[in-house]
Amino acid sequence: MATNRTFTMIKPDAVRNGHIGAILAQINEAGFRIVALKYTSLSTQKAGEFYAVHEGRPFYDELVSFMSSGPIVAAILEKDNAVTDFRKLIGATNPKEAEAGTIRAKYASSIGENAVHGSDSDDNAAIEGQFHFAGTEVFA
Ligand code: RTP
Ligand code: MG
Repeated sequence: MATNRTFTMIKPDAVRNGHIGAILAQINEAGFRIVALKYTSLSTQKAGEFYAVHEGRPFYDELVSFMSSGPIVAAILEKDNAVTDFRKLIGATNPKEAEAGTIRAKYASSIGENAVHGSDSDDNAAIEGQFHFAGTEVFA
């Protein structure tokens, strides 16, 4: 199994609720190495671009507005099977369906405000990492 990468954001709800430290700790404890990290925010335009794949879906405007509503933490994570293992660590999109102990089960309040993002494929992990970080900001 090759070591590879995924991309995550701690979303504005989890930042507002004071969960940055606990979420980063859980990510580390699950065996992910943080190779890039940034405390930042997304303009509505940037949030729209990031989630462009969902354009036209009923939740898109709400998603863009939420994701630009406050600061986020963006990170690139490294681990064997990073994408799959990280999706398991965060749990289902809807926190009501997320397995106990997962980040969304612990910290998310609704399907719209669900604490964290995790890339859904190796290709998207690379695209999303490059969206947020220059090569000089990544430390392997
Ligand atoms: P993410 O991309 O943020 O990691 O979440 P995901 O893969 O689990 O879910 P996805 O289908 O990619 O949806 C992206 C985000 O849109 C919001 N959403 N709201 N109200 C709704 O029905 C609904 N459905 C999706 C969520 O914030 C979801 O994380
Ligand atoms: Mg997704």
